[in-house]
Order: sequence, then structure tokens, then C-alpha cells
Amino acid sequence: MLKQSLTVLVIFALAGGAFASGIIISPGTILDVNAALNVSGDFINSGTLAGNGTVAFTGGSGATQNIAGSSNFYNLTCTDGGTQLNFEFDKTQTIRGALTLTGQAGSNIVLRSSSPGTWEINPQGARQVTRVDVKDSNNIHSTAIQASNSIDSGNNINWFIHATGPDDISPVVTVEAPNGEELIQSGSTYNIRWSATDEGSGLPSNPITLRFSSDSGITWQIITGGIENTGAYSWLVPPVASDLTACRIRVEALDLAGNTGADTSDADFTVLAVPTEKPLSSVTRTSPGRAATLLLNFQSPNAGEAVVVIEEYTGETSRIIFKGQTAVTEGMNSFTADLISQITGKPIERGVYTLRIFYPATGRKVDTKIVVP
Ligand SMILES: [Ca+2]
Ligand SMILES: [Ca+2]
Repeated sequence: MLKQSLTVLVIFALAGGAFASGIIISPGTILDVNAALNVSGDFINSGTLAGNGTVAFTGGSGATQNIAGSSNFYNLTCTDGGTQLNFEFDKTQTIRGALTLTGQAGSNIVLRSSSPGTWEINPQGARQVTRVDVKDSNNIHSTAIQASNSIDSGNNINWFIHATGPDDISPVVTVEAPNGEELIQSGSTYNIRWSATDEGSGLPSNPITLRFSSDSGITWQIITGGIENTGAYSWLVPPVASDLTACRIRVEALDLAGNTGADTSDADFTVLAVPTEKPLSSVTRTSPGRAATLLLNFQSPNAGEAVVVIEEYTGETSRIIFKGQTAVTEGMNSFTADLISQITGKPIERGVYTLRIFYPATGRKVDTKIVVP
């Protein structure tokens, strides 16, 4: 780990790159980066940055990293969504090589000014900029920065391409998940994912509306509206009494000129009903040393097969010590078995265990506790 303050000329030639908690280049000194320099803290340049290496900002999600002074980067990289990079007001960051700023769905890289006013960027080479949230940035290069799936938080110059004429181009939206065939448990949370971009006027900060259909898209009910184009939304799936097999999601985006673009799930997905009846179990042991006998009565949601497993918890981890399967009909079924551990080959000892019934046809699982005497 490099120490914070660099007061002499330092050359990085490490094949695997160097790691620094923070960088301070003092006045009159040169930092010559010719490999990868990973910086997890601030980058404060009062001297000179040189070399043809990559400076990567690796503070990670939740970190705020300050970039102060004007620097002449070769490659500048940040690939951790949720990182905030604060650029010093009125200073210029020149990138002679590649500019790579790539956040993740639902987790943008946030680009801000250190104080009110613009910060300048001059990306002269290749750009890969996606899932950023940018504000107060003046791109002084002649070519605009095209940031896809990103948020224009205002006061940006030569970012995105906002046409000056009337915008008659609708946003382009793609639903990524759920896109059909999924089995989603009602009452759970599900991560709806999409992408949305717009040519022309661009997207405002809260352009997205999400809707849900349970009749293959004939009718729609709203889930939420006026949310950011982050590409992801944690949806609390409504509880339903019986399986809904014709469900779709629709994502709509509204651009600044009032054009709407939308997409739906390509095919139906299923919201599975919450199982209503807990399985009833009794476990008896006729004499010590003999295997206990399990009798299980349970309600199957479908005909087919059920798999019954018993898990034992040992400290932090669990392991399956029993596994059986049985053909089932829809409705009440019974299952009985002598409880022999598949690990030791001996009768399962007394204790409290987790019993799980799993239905491979639907993916549904039901857990209960059993007490083995
Ligand atoms: Ca448009
Ligand atoms: Ca679609």
C-alpha cells in the first residue's frame, strides 16, 4: 500500500498495478503512471500527472472520492456503481486515452462538482460511459459524450445529444426481467429490470412508469410512476390467492418532448399463490436406537412429484441428511418414511430439523420444523 503523500518522482512499473488509499501530488512534483494505479481515496493533484497508464477509481459503492486539481490522465476508469466522484469546480480533467465510466443497473456512478459551478472534462479518446448520473459538467471536447442509460441531472454542456428542433423520436425501452416464463412467489420482492434511452430531447430525471398485467397485457394496473431511469426497481409482488399464469410487466419512458416509449415482457410469467396450508407432521420412535418414522400430510398445489428433504443445522451451515420423493395429486397427500441419515447411514438422532417440501414442476418450496424424539 502506497502512503498518502507523494513528494518525489515516482514511477509505477508493477505488472499487476499499484494500489493507493489516496494520492497527493505536491507542487513541483511529477507522478508518472505507466501501469494501473488503483486509487480508493482522493486524488489531489497540485503537480503533474504523466505517463500512459490507467488511473482507476476503486473506492467502491458508497464511497465518495474527490478529484482535485487539473490532471492529464491517459486512461481514467471507474466501474463501481454507487461510487460518487466529486470533481473540483473550474478545473479540467483531460483524458488522452480511454474514458471508462460504467455503473450497474440500479447503481449509477455519480459525477458531481465540488462546489456550485461547472467542472470541465476533455475526453480525447474512446469513451465508454453508461449508467452515470452527471451534473454541472462542461465537456470541452468537440464531440458530445453519449452516456447510455444515464441520468442528466442538469447544467451539463455537450453531454448527451439534445436536438434543437422538435423531437418526434420516442424513447426506446426494453424490459429485461421478467421477460416471460418466470415463476415468482407472491408476497416476495422481485427486481424488475429494463433499459431506456432517448434520442432528441432526452429523458428527464424521473421518466419511468411501471405497470402490471395479469391478463397477458389486455389491462394494466400501475405499480409506480415518475421514478428515475435506474434500470431496476424492487417490486413487492402482491399476494394472490391462486396462481396467476398470464402476467406481464410494462415499462414506459417519457421524454422531455412528451413522447412515450414502452415495452412489455415478451411472454407471460406466473405469480405463484402463497401456500395456504402448512404441512402436518408427526414423528414417532418405537424404541431408542431404531429409526424414527415420519408421517407427513400436506397439500400439494399441483399433480406431479414432491421432494421431501430434511436439513440439519450445524453452526452456520446446513446440510441435507434425508431426501425422499413421492408422486402427488393436487390436494392432500401423505408421505411416510423411516428417518435414516443419508450421511451416516444410521437413524437420525433426536433434535429439531427443517423439513422442506419442494415441487419441481413449479419451483415452489414449503418449509416447516419437525421434532424428532
Ligand atoms: Ca425523443
Ligand atoms: Ca419486450
